[in-house]
Formats: sequence, structure tokens, C-alpha cells
Amino acid sequence: MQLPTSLLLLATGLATLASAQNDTRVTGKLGDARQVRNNPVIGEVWQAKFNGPVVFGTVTAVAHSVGVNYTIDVTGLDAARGPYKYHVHARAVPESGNCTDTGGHLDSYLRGDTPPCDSTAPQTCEIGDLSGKFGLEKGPVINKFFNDPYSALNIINLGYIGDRGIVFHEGSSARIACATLKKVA
Ligand SMILES: *[C@@H]1O[C@H](CO)[C@@H](O)[C@H](O)[C@H]1NC(C)=O
Ligand SMILES: *[C@@H]1O[C@H](CO)[C@@H](O)[C@H](O)[C@H]1NC(C)=O
Ligand SMILES: CC(=O)N[C@H]1CO[C@H](CO)[C@@H](O)[C@@H]1O
Ligand SMILES: [Cu+2]
Repeated sequence: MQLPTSLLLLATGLATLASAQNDTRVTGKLGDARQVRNNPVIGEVWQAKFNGPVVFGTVTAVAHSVGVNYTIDVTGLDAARGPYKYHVHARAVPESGNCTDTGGHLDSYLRGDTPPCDSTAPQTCEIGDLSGKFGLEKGPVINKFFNDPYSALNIINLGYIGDRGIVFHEGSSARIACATLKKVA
């Protein structure tokens, strides 16, 4: 179909305007994140268990046909200290339990964490920046379900989340709790 030139010009103008407004979209050095469609076992369950002293509950990750279904079910987040962020970090939580040692966000496409994630273009966000993509939480409880098409439970994928740390941050960005995603079923 042939579009009238005036429409094309209008579309180009709008696209320029839109891209100027969406300057938080940052394509990683390895490109935008690709959707994951090769998880080996659909329904495979991984879980991070939070046993206090501050945060109690679980973050569950289930391999779906596209990406991963996450369920966050935790308590203990003092609403006065939010809003809370939650991420998949690059490394597992060590024996010491020190959340600093989980490293930065899982950022397989090498985007970096500034500027912040534009949730309207989640493929341009760091894979691990789940709260950037799915929203900050006020606490004291988080009960939240979402599908992240860019998270993987296939170890050959860039977005692989297995055996990595899930970290909650309070409003100040301090890491208040962390636990490692482990395969449970
Ligand atoms: C993932 O979540 C969707 C709903 O968004 C659901 O239909 C699907 O069954 C879930 N996948 C698995 C493997 O549980
Ligand atoms: C946690 O690890 C970081 C860096 O590895 C270190 O600077 C910090 O002192 C550790 N914190 C505790 C409580 O051990
Ligand atoms: C073209 C496009 O996707 N524009 C988006 C820019 O960002 C704003 C706000 O984040 C969205 O509402 C637009 O849809
Ligand atoms: Cu984090």
C-alpha cells in the first residue's frame, strides 16, 4: 500500500518527537533484550527464600513458553522506608549472606543502569531490573505476579536467572534482603 507523502512526513515527525521524549531508552552494547522462547522445561520452578530478619517470604520463578513467570510473595518491608526495588543480580548470595557480594543487576546485554529503565520499552532495560520494568512497591507486603519475556531458565541464554541473587532495596537504595534463586521442581 502506498501512503500519501503528507502522512509519511507526519509519521516521521511524530517518531522524532517520540524518540526525543524517550531518551531513557538505551540499547545495550549487545542490542536490545531478546524474548526467550527456548526454556527447556516449561513449568520448571525456581525459588528464592527470604527467612528474615527483615524480609520473609518467597520469590518464585517458573519457566514459561515465553520468558519467566515471577511471583513475589513477601512481607516485612517497612512502608516508611520505601518505595522498594527488586532485582535479579549478577551473582548468588554467598555463605556470609552479604548482599553486596551479589554484584550489580543482571545486565546481560550490557546496557548499564543509567539512565533508568523505561518500562514502556522493557527490551531496553537491564534484564535484572524487575522493578524498573514492573513497578516499585510500597510495602509492607508485596504480592505480585508478572511475566518477564526476557528472563531465561535456559542456561545458554543471555537472560539466565538461575542461581543468581534476588535483592530488595529500600528507598535509599540500601540492600535490605537477598536470597538466591534455586531450582525446586
Ligand atoms: C505463566 O503465566 C500465564 C499468565 O500470564 C499463564 O497463563 C501460564 O500458564 C503461566 N505459565 C506457567 C508455566 O505456569
Ligand atoms: C559486604 O561485602 C562488601 C564488599 O564485598 C564489604 O565492603 C562489606 O564490608 C561487607 N559487609 C559485611 C557486613 O561484611
Ligand atoms: C513511540 C513511543 O513508544 N513513545 C513512548 C515514549 O514514552 C512515553 C512515556 O514513557 C510513552 O507514553 C510513549 O508511548
Ligand atoms: Cu538490586
